[in-house]
Amino acid sequence: MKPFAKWTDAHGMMAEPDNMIVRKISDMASAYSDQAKVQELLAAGDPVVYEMLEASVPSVAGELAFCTTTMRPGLVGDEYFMTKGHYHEDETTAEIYYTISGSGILLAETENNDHCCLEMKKGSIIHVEPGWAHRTYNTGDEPLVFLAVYPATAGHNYKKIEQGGFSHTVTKGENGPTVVENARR
Ligand code: M6P
Ligand code: ZN
Repeated sequence: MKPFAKWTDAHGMMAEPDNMIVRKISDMASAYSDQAKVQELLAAGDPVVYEMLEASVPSVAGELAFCTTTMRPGLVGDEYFMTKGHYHEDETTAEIYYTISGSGILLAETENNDHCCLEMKKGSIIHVEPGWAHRTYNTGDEPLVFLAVYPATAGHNYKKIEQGGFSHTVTKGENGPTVVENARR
């Protein structure tokens, strides 16, 4: 494969992606604490939470996969719209998140419940260490757009999250985004 370029549009989204993944509330209903609100949103049309636009690279060692994600602003009860979240199947692999626009929080966590939160806003570059599960929240009123780069062999392990969940989550508090213990546990 030869070196290649991808371009982004005025919103920072990848133009001419090779693949698009759309996630709605129904794709991640169990992630949210307020299941009554989840049911309301499903009945109201199952809104899109985020879209990922990916470049296709071979899944072999040495290659780097990359994609842009646009998260819509929104709440499920008092919990911000979030990504499903995952560990990497290959737990020796890291990831970079570069925020293009909007504002949010990246929540990262290990299996022994060590957790940390990092602010995402235009220009922030976050390094997610190997072995840390990660999930992002859009805490603003605008779309949160970011670029993620990770080893093409990393893989996504969603099962561990679906089974165990994150120990913390991010809610809209009186003084803005607040990290609280996750009631889903
Ligand atoms: C980033 C990357 C992708 C990931 C996406 C959404 O763009 O980490 O690999 O797929 O976020 O997260 P999730 O897969 O947890 O829904
Ligand atoms: Zn990842």
